[in-house]
Amino acid sequence: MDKTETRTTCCYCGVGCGVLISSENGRIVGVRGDPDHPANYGRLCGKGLSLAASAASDSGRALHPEMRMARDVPRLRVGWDQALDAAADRFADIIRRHGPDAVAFYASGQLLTEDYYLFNKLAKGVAGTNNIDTNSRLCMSSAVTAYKMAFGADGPPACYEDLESAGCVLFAGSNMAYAHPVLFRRLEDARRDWSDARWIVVDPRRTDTAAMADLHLQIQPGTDVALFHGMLHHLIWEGLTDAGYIAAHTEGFDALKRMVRDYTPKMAAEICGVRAEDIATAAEWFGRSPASLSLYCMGLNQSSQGTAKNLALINLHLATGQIGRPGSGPFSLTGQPNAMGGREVGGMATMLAAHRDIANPDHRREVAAHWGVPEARLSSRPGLPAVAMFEALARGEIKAVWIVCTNPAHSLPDLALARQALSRAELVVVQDAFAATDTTAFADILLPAASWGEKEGTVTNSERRVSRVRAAVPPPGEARPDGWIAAEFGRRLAARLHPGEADHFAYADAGQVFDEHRALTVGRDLDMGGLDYRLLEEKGPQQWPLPAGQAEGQARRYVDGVFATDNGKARFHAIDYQPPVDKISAHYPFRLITGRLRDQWHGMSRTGRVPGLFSHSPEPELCMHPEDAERRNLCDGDLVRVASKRGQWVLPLKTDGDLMRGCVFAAMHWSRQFLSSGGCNEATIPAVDGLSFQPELKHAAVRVEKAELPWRALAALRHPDLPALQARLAPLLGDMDYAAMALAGRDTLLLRAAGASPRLDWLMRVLDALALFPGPDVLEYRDDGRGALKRVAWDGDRLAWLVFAGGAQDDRDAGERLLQSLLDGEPWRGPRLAAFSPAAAGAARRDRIVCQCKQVGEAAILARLAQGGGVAELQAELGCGMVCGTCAPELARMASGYRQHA
Ligand SMILES: Nc1nc2c(c(=O)[nH]1)N[C@H]1C(S)=C(S)[C@@H](COP(=O)(O)OP(=O)(O)OC[C@H]3O[C@@H](n4cnc5c(=O)[nH]c(N)nc54)[C@H](O)[C@@H]3O)O[C@H]1N2
Ligand SMILES: Nc1nc2c(c(=O)[nH]1)N[C@H]1C(S)=C(S)[C@@H](COP(=O)(O)OP(=O)(O)OC[C@H]3O[C@@H](n4cnc5c(=O)[nH]c(N)nc54)[C@H](O)[C@@H]3O)O[C@H]1N2
Ligand code: SF4
Ligand SMILES: [Mo]
Repeated sequence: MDKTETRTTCCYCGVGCGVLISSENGRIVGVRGDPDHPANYGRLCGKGLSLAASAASDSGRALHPEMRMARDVPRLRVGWDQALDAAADRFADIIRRHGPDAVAFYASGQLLTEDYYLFNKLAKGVAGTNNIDTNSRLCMSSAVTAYKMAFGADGPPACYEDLESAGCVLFAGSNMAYAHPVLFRRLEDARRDWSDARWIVVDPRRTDTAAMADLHLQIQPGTDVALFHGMLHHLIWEGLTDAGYIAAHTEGFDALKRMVRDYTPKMAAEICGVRAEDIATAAEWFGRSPASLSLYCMGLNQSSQGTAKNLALINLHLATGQIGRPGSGPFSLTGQPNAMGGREVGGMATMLAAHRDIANPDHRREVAAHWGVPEARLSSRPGLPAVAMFEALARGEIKAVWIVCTNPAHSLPDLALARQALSRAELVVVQDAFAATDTTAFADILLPAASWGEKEGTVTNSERRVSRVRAAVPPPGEARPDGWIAAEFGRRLAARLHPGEADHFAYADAGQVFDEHRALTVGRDLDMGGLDYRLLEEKGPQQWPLPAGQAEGQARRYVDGVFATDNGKARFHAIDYQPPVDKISAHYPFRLITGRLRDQWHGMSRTGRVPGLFSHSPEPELCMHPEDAERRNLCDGDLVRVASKRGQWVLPLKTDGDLMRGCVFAAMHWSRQFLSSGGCNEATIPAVDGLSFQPELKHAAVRVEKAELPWRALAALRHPDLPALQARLAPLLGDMDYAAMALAGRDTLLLRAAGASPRLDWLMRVLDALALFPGPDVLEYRDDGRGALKRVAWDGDRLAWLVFAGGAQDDRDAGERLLQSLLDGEPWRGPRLAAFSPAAAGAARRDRIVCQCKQVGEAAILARLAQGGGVAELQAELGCGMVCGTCAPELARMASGYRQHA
C-alpha cells in the first residue's frame, strides 16, 4: 500500500492552520493538525478535522468541462480545448465589439496566491480591464480601506503571539469562538495564565464569544462608530491618551478631538442602547491596560459605515499608543484562507499588484513593464466593485463574466438582482470544484477545478504568514488546478487579442508564478524579496515583510512608530456616526443580522457533505427574542416568512434570548442547494460603504410573519454516498413553499417540506429522485384525498428509510419518533405496523449535539451538570470538549448557566 503524509493548510478560515493529509492510493484517508505549524501547533477545529470526510466521495464534484450550445438548453460535456477556445472566442469578440470593460472577472479569497496573481494579470494585463473584483469585497474591503487611510498601507500590524500577551482584548463584531476557533483556543489558554486579562465583546448578539467576556456591550446593530467615539471621549477626558505618541507619530488628532467632544459616553449610550458606565469601563480597561489588542471582523466591515467603524477603532489605538508593541494593535481577522494573498497580488477592481494604485501612472508603468505588456494596456479607469459589477451585468453593460471559486448567486446581497445579472449576461463562465451551486446553475461554460489537497501554491493567513499548499492526491475526473485554467485561458485570449506577443503564461510550476509575484513586492511595504518556495520548504511558513537578506519576517509592524504614509505619520480620521441605510419602519420592524454557524462554511458546498457538521445546528432557523415572538403569537418551530423590500424567504423560527428585542438573526449558509430559496440574502440590501464599496450584509430591515403551510412532509434515508443523493434532490427543493435538506446521524439524508396545500405530486418526484419505491420490506399507507402518504422501509431489523406526509399533527409526531429511531439505528421491536400508529406521548425531541468530535448531546450535558460540577467533570466523564475544543466556549456557558439557574 502506498501511504503518504502531505504537509499543507486547511482550506477554511483565515487562521490558516497547518494540516497533514494522509493519503492512500490516490485518496485522502485522514488529516491531523501539523504540530510544527506556527498558527495552530497541531490543533484543528471541527471543520478542519472533518476535511478528510468532506473529500471521501467524488459525487457532486465538477468532473468534466461542460458547455451549452444555446441559451436555455442543458450543458453538454466537452473537452478542455473546446471549452477554453469557445470561452476565449467569446471574450475576444465581446472585447472587440464593446471594449475591455464589457467583460469582468469575479474571483475569491479562497484562491491560492499564485492563481489569484494569474487572474489579475489576465484581466488587467491581457483583457485590459480593471473589472476584476472578488468576494473579498463582501468581506475585507472596509478593513483594507481603513488600514490604507490610517497607516498608508494595507495589512494587519499585529501577529498571533500578541494574543498571548494582550491584557485587554476588545472583540468588535467578531464571533471568534465560531469563526476563528483555533485562535480562540490560544486566547483561552493565555487567559488562564493571565487571570486579570479583560475581555470586552461588542456584538448585538450574546454569542458564545460574548458569553465569555468580562464586559459585553450589546449595542444596537450598526452603532459601533458612536461607541468608539464615546470611548475616545472618555479616554481624552480622563487623560488616558498618550500625548507623546500622538505628537510624534500621528496627525489629525485635533480635528478628531473637536468632533468627539459631542460624543459623551451618555450620548453614545443613547445611540448604542447600552449603559454609559459600561462605555466608560470599556475605555478605562482599554486605556489603562499595558497592552490592548482589538480583534475585529464582519460586524465592523459589512456595514454602510464599515470603513468609519474600522477607523474609529484604529483611532483608539493611535490615541493611546496601543500599537507596534507586543500584545497591542488593531488586528483585523481575515475570514477566508487567502484573503491576504488576494490583497497582496492586487486582485481587486480598485488596486494594482503589490499594494499599488490604479490611479498612479508610475505604478501602472512598473506593473506593465514587469508583465511585458504595453503601458497603455493597463487601464487607468478603476474597475467595478462586486455589487456595482453585478448591477452593470444586470443593465447589460458588462456582457461576459468569469466567476471563479465563489458563489455570488448565494453570497451577494439582494439575490434577485444577482440572478437577474447572471440571466441577462451574454456569457457566464463558472470555474468551481463542485458541480451544483446556486451559481453553476447559470453557467454557460462550467470548468471543473481541482480543490483542497489537489493543488500547489501558497496562502497568507491573518498574521501575514505565507504557507505552502501542497497536493496530496490527483484531482478527480478532468478537474484541473485554478492556476492551470487561468494560464490556458489567458494564453488563448492573448493569442486572439494581441497576436505576436510573447507567452505571458509560460511557467514551469507554481513556484515560478510566486517568484514573479514577489519580485513586484520588492521595495514596497510588503517586501517579500527574501521569501521563496525554497525558504518555505526549509524553514516552514514565513511572515512578510521579509526583504532579501533577512533571515526571517517581521512579526509586528510599525514598531518604530513610522507608518507607510508619505510623511511616516499615521492619520486620525474624524467621521460622524450614521445609522444603517435600511430604515426600520412599521412595515419592516426588525433588523436582520446575518452571520456564521460554528460548523458550516459559507454556501456549504464542502461542509454540507459531512453529516457530523450538521449536528450542532441541524436545520435553518430564524432566531428571535422570546418576547418579540410572543407578541406576534409565534412559537418555536413555526414556519415564518421573512420579507424585506427586496425579497423574502421561509424558515422555522427559534426563540433565542441571546438576541435583543427588535433584532432577528439568520445564518448565511443555507442556499438553494439545501433550501427552497436562496436564504438570507433574498432579503439583504445592496447598499455599500461609500469608501470601501463593501455591502451592508448585516443590517437589512425586515418583516416576519407566520407562513401558513399546513401540509408537511418528512423524509429520511440512510445511504453510503450522501453527496450523490443531495445532487438528485437539490433541484426539486425550489418547487415547494418550504423545503430544507440536511444531513444527520452518521449517514442519513433528511428532508423537511411544507406547503399551503397537499403536494403529493411533488413528493412523488422526490421519491423517484431518491428511489424510495414500494417493495417487499416497505410498508405503505396512502390517502390521496387527505394528501397523506406514509412509507417506511426496513433493512433487516433496522429502519432504512421513511416518508411521512400529511396535515395531521399525530402523523407529524409519529414521523419524528420514527426519525429518531432511524437515526439511533436500533433494532426494530414489535410489529412493523406499529410504525404507523399515532404517537403515544408527544413527539420525540431530537437532541442537539454540542460536541461534534465525541457526539455528546445537550441532554447528556445538562443531566451531568444537574449532578453538580462543571466543565472539568463534563470533560472527564463525557469526553466532550477534549479533542478539538471547538465546543469549549459553549460547555463553559452551559456550566455557568446551570450554576445560575440551579
Ligand atoms: N464556522 C465558520 N467560520 C468561518 C466562516 C464560515 O463560513 N464558517 N467564514 C470565514 C469568513 S470568510 C469570515 S469573513 C469570518 C467572519 O467571522 P465573524 O465576523 O466573526 O462572523 P459573523 O458571524 O459573520 O459576524 C460576527 C458578528 O458580528 C455581529 N454583528 C452584526 N452586526 C454588528 C454590528 O453592527 N456591530 C458589531 N459590533 N457586531 C455586529 C454578529 O452578531 C456576529 O456575531 O469567518 C470565517 N470563519
Ligand atoms: N448575508 C450575508 N452574506 C454574506 C456574508 C454574511 O456574513 N452575510 N458574508 C460574506 C463573506 S465575508 C464572504 S467571504 C462571502 C463568501 O461567499 P462565497 O465566496 O460565495 O462562499 P463559498 O461558498 O465559500 O464559495 C466558494 C465556492 O468555491 C468553490 N470551491 C471550493 N474550492 C474550490 C477550488 O479550489 N477552486 C474553485 N475554482 N472553486 C472552489 C465552492 O464549491 C464554492 O462554490 O459571503 C458573503 N456573503
Ligand atoms: S481554525 Fe479551523 S477552519 Fe480555521 S484554519 Fe484552523 S482548522 Fe481550518
Ligand atoms: Mo469572508
